[in-house]
Amino acid sequence: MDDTYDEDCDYLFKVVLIGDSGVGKSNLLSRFAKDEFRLDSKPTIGVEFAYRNIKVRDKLIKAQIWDTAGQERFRAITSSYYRGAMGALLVYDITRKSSYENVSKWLLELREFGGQDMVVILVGNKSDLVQTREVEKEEGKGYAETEGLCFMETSALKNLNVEEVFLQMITKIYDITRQRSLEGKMDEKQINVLSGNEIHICDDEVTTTKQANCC
Ligand SMILES: Nc1nc2c(ncn2[C@@H]2O[C@H](COP(=O)(O)OP(=O)(O)OP(=O)(O)O)[C@@H](O)[C@H]2O)c(=O)[nH]1
Ligand SMILES: [Mg+2]
Repeated sequence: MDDTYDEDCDYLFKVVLIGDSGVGKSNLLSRFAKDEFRLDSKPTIGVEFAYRNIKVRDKLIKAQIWDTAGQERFRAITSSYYRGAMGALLVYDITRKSSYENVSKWLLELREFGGQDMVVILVGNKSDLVQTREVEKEEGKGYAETEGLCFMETSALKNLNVEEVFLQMITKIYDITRQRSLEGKMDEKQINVLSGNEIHICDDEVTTTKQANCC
């Protein structure tokens, strides 16, 4: 299938993955886009992205999912990473408390660079590692509630809730988009992006852009 613009798609949504290094962002993406998991995955350098077409409420949506390095020194320019993003999965590792404690830092960045109406889901990944859990589910859920975020625990390894978390995000984006267009509140540029006329993929400011998969 075409790797950039698919005429059969009704919408194109850009979404991003953020969170500390090693929490499993790249594996969540490869599980969702290609049904692949790697125990020996290397830290991401720069930015990568993948596509997947999803049917939501009778509409075909092309999700363009961006993945970046959790490590500061490998990250590409932040503003271009967030530009045009309509949703984010903010991921922490349930077996690493520090990755959970850093969620507030990621939220600050998200609020600085992301759009106001972004759909954000807080994701506690590696739920298969129950023996070494350091963050209780209720803790993550409670924090998400206080910050007005959705919440889900996932396992990229065991393929638990991966499909669900992406679908929940895309569905919410779709509902918001539809509501907006009904209210006539969308500006012209945004409508162009959604209808696929303008696709922000290879921004000049992004240093390393590699396509991981297209379905
Ligand atoms: N047990 C378990 N291990 C996982 C899971 N998801 C990812 N991992 C492992 O965690 C390690 C880091 O995963 P990555 O997906 O590379 O993490 P990342 O967040 O992309 O890291 P950066 O690219 O450095 O930001 C790898 O060894 C993965 O195999 C999971 O759900 N369960
Ligand atoms: Mg990665």
